[in-house]
Amino acid sequence: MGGTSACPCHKHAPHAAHRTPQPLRKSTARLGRTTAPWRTAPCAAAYAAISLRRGGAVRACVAAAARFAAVLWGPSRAAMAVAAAGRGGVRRWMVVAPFLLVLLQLVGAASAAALPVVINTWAFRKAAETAWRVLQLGGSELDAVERGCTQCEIDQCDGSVGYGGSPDEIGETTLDAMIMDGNTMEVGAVADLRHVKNAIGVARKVIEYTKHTLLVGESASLFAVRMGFPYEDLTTQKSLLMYSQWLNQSCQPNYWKNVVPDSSKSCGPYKRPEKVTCKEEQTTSRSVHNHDTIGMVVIGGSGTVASGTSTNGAVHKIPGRVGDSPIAGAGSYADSTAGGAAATGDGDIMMRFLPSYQAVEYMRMGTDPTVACQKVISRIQKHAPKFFGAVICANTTGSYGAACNKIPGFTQFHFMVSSPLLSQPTEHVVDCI
Ligand code: SD4
Repeated sequence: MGGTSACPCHKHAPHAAHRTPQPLRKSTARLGRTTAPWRTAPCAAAYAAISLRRGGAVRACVAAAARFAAVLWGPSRAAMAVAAAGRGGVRRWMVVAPFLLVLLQLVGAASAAALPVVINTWAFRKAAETAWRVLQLGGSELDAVERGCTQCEIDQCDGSVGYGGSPDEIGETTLDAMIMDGNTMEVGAVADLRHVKNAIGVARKVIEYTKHTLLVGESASLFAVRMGFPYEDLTTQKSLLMYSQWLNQSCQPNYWKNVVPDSSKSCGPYKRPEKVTCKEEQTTSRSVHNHDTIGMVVIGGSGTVASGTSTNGAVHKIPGRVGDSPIAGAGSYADSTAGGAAATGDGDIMMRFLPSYQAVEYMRMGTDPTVACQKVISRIQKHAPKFFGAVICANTTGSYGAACNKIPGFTQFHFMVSSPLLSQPTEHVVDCI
């Protein structure tokens, strides 16, 4: 390579816009504050007003507080608190006042909690409904994760999960997936899986029938076949079209840097230059529409946590590339003593920070799930301000939240929640930070 001017210093944002925005059924959730407390706030106020008319500010306060507490803490803890407040006279005020203060704080920071809970990335409603149904029918948390993510693989969610999406540089679709058992801390994962559609199903078999954690490439496919999965072509008309269009536009965008010939202009083959004359600058390397992994956390009624992911990775990736999704602690993490988390976005950056592990550790220390998600996003932001990504988090009380990094074209993140507090699996949205 000649001088600096010929050096491909600029990373290019892939433009593969294959994601059709789904119709939104929004909840009022913002920044992890779930719908229930907000719905409850007017009810509590009304109830207080009625109680006031019937007599007594104290009774009104206690009534309103009790209704809030029942939603936020559950009926038994709420009843205990109200009983304490009801022991009479001036002392009652001393109990009620701090109680209400705490409630006011909770309204601002906490989310309603109930078990079981299922959360998953993006507005993948069918996946959420499938996982929730599995739990309702008595399936295990792992079953729910597996079936939910499998649903997305079948539906080819947003073209970013399952077969026929994200063709790599030679036009092939390859899959990454993982599943984690938060009781045993076992993980099953497959990466760069070829010719097998049900990646998370194969990942589950890695847990059940091997002592390994992660199988990769064509060897993972052979394992899958031995486990009874069909060996089939993952290519579709759509993925072929994407591939040929990419070839026609001189293989733009791509994931090479500092190579010759200039990767921003040519398809290669590339090789390393005699001398690298400049360093790649840190920019957004992915389009928001480039990829939408399903990540799912399921917490059963007894607090058992399971998590999983499934994706076809990054569009036009270099063959052999593995993203964050099959990596424990990066794509997702589950620990029944703390909670679960899952990530979506630019895996090449996110996997360096183990965001799912980090979020679970924050929750273990008592951090609210929304705040835990925000903290891991902030950590990555410091190094890669323009990265594309989001994280979902839930703790073992059933409280949950999410956070995302705000970049042009990605200012809100949608995720699904299923819980006894919601009449059906419901789409939530958070503003990115
Ligand atoms: C990857 N993290 O392979 C995945 C893709 C993704 O939302 O999450 N898309 O980098």
